[in-house]
Amino acid sequence: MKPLYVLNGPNLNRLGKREPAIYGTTTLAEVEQICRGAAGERSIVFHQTNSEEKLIDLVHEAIDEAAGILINPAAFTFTSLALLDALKMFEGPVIEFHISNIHKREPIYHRSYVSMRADVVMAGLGAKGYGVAVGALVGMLADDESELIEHLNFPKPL
Ligand code: CA2
Repeated sequence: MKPLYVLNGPNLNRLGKREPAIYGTTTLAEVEQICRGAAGERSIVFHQTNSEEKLIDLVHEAIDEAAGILINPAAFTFTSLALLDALKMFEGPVIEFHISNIHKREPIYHRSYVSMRADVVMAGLGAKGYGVAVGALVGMLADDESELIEHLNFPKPL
C-alpha cells in the first residue's frame, strides 16, 4: 500500500514553542505521532522544510510514491505558484491544512494558491486537527478504491 505524504512548510518546526495563542502548544514531533496514529494501515512519510525548493522536491517525490498528500504549506500557501504547479502534477487526493483559521486573519492570509489544486481545505482545527485530516485522506482513498472494485465487479455492459 502506498504511503501518505504529510508535508509542512516554513517555520512549522517551531510549533509549540512560539505564539501558542494562534498555533497552540502541540509540537511538530507530537503532530507526527498524531498523523501516524490516525493513518491506520497506511504508512506516513512526514517532512518539514523551510525551503521552497525542498518542498517542491518533496511533492515531486510524492508524485512517484504517494497515495495522497496532506500539506500545510505555511507562508508558501500565499506566494508559491511553483508549489501549485508541482501539486497539479499529483494525481491522487490533496488536502490543504492550516492549524489556524486563515480567513479570520489579515487579508494577506486569505488568498491561497494551493487551494486552486486542493481537493479539501481544512483550517482552524488546531494542531490536533492533523489527525482529522489524515483520517479524511484515508477515507477518500478508501472511497476511491471501493469505486474501483465496484467498477471491476460490475463492468458497464457493452
Ligand atoms: O495556520 C497554519 O497552519 C498556517 O499555515 C501557519 C503559517 C501561516 O503563514 C499560515 O497563514 C497559516 C505560519 C507558520 C508559522 O509557524 C509558527 C509556528 C510556531 C510558532 C510561530 C510560528
